Amino acid sequence: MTESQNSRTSRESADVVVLGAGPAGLVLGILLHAAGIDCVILERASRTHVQTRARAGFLAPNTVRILDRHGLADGLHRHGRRHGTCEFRTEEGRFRLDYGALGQGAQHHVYPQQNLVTDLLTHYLDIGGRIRFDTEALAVRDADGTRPSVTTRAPDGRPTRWTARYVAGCDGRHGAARRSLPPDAVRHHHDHGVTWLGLLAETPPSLDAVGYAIHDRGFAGHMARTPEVTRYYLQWQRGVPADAWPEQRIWDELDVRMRAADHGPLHRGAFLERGMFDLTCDVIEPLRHGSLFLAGDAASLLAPAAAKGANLAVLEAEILAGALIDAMTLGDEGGLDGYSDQCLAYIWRAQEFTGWMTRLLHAAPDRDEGAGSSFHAALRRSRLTSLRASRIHQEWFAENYVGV
Ligand code: RFL
Repeated sequence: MTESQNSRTSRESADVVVLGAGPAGLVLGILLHAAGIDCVILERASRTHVQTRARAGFLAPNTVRILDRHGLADGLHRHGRRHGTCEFRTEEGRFRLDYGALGQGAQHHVYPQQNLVTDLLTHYLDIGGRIRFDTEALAVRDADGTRPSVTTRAPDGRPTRWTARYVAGCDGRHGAARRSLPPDAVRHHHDHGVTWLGLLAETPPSLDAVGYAIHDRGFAGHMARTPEVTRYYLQWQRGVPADAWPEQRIWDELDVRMRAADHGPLHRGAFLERGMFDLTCDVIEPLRHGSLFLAGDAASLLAPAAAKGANLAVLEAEILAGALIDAMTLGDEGGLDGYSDQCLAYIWRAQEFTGWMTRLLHAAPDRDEGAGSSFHAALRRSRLTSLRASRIHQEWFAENYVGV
């Protein structure tokens, strides 16, 4: 930044500056504001964009408990639906796993993420919370001191410097918080070697279960969202653009992989959205760097195979809020000191199960086993056989699938 630009920089402040208005940033902002802490949320996107971005849908019982605890679950209880069955389709037929009836009888709530974000945002504004949309955080500075700051750019290009006591990086994997980490921050990264085409179809669900289809041509998935909209996934060749296939060809391929001829037709409809993403994951360690704390996707990215990301985001936001409130109202920094270790234990558990789930749904490429080998495909079959036959394996699955 040049000197003349620098002189135009506005200055603002808040005790806690929260970057990002996703599930993590909004839950954190609500809990801090409700406790009388001076905070502001800085969000790069517009309000409309934030409220319409379709992503997660499956919320774990612990997430619902957290939202209930703080009076944030009204919309979810009114419009969400409970869900406790998944159906695996393989060359050997199909089997259903009523995970909601196993273990402690825990089920998911299906409630689209954009509806949850809309509820949270409405609540935050209703209680008088401060938020700046269309405001991109560029960098977090001086996080190693007691007066960190965040530089931002407004839509008109005007720079602002926000000073704070603490900064919460809830701005996802490509946000400013990650870019501002010191060189000694460790990023554990893993590529599952699989790409998915994510589809949002304007059509009712075709089965009353999460559908996981395992096929030699690649994985296909079915997940309810609302009575009118269903999410489908198609394992996709990396590098091929998301719009390479016409709708008809995608539905034909979904039919083949989901074995619609054997198990019933899929309700077809227009695709409202399609996006391609690689199943990669990472973990930042530690999650605290001086006065900067990471939560949600900024802390750890999970492949969506096991629906953990939004659930972890809400959990971490509640833990971080409690720790920040203790620090600012009681002068007790114990919670902040333990924040990283406490959350990393949940994160690694979720990463482990997500990795297991990813290997259940896809055979890793047989790189070193020689021509014609299908070592990983055979392992996957064996894993599915065990899940189909062993009650103990099913209990373990149920606990991990709905747990965080
Ligand atoms: P978000 O939701 O990405 O929000 C981050 C916010 O930060 C803003 N931002 C910035 N703001 C200011 N300055 C900057 N420099 C900024 N850079 C970014 C962004 O605009 C955004 O508003 O992160 P958060 O809060 O950590 O929440 C994480 C969840 O969104 C994510 O983990 C889940 O969507 C993952 N996920 C699922 N999780 C579940 O628990 N259950 C599911 O069923 C589920 N399904 C999914 C998913 C993710 C998917 N995608 C993204 C591949 C299905 C899909 C298709």
